[in-house]
Amino acid sequence: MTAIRGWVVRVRAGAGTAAGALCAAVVLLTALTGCGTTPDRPATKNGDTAPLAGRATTPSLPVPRGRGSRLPSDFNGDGHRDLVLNDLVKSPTDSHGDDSGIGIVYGTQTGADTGSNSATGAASALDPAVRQLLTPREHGAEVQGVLPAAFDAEASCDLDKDGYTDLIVATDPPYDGIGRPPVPLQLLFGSPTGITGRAVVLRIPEQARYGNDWPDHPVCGDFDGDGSTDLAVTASADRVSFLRGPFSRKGAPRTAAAPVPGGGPALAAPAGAADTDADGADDLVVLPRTRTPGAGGKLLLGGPTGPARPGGRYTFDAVTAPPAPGLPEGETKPVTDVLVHADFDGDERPDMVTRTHRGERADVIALYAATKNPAGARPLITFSTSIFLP
Ligand SMILES: [Ca+2]
Ligand SMILES: [Ca+2]
Ligand SMILES: [Ca+2]
Ligand SMILES: [Ca+2]
Repeated sequence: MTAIRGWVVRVRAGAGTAAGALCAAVVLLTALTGCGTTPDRPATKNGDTAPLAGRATTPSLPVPRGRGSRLPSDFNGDGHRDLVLNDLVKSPTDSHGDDSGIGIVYGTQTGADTGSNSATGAASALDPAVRQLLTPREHGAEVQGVLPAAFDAEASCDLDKDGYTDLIVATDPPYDGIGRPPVPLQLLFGSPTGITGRAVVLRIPEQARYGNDWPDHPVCGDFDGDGSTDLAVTASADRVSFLRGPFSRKGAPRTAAAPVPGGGPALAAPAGAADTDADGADDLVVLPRTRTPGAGGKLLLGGPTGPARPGGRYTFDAVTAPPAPGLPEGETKPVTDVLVHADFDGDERPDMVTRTHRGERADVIALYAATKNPAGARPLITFSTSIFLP
């Protein structure tokens, strides 16, 4: 019932409307590196790789077979949260500026005692060796005979209710600017071996659309509290298309009525618990623009008919990023984005994943365990998205 975000700003070819952007919770210029604190646990474990751009040296392992789970962002259903990476470093030989695709790093089970701070023993860790690259060419759905060029992960949840998390991707289908644009959102389905097959276009029934804006800002949640995950998507004139799950493998919701008022230009899931008033139905945050730290929005509360009741102000807390790992080479000053704030190591406390990059060719992803002292945190694991380069 939770969602990962497409943290990147998209520009959609041919689109006259503002491209959607769900920005990182915080963006910092990292002036300092190497904070000199003493780690209170082993700083690295399975498969740590040098946090530099360059050719991948990390071996590739098959995705462990899962049996289904209710965990968010668990594409192979093995009970370990997986990481979605929208921004990948580009190859030095890539001069076209093509979308490098979406990278998925799978979580795996760690040994009995790996130095993780897990209290339960069911420790997880991200393993860069277990990874998958999703490209529009291999995984996109054709629209009017054209494969997408853009491919950005927007949200993840189990839409078809099979126990494997599915991925909602924003694309750039052909549009001549006249009339109602095509639906740019595509669905990729999880399976025991992770994301599999080619995407299908999300079907928004005619009666559930409104106006000529691009349907955008998909948010997962059980907004009617019936136990199946639904999708909310923006429509024109501050309306919200409420698509009831479960969804078919052809991308169609179970039902969808006319869009409801009370929305806005952007939608997001609340941080943390999606059911903010604990009435059994997940709630939506309506934003005047795309999500930024400290951004003020308003709640649209779920209920038996879906998101419909105004619920007052809502503010996303700013998140403090730990000191970034060193990244000596690169085109620009290092910039750090917080990608996800969620439990990756299995102790049910929210960890943090950051990406620090210098231009388009050097980056480092770092996973930090939950801590009360972010300023002194050292990453559990670091790797570069160069592991996804061919
Ligand atoms: Ca998993
Ligand atoms: Ca699924
Ligand atoms: Ca539902
Ligand atoms: Ca609620």
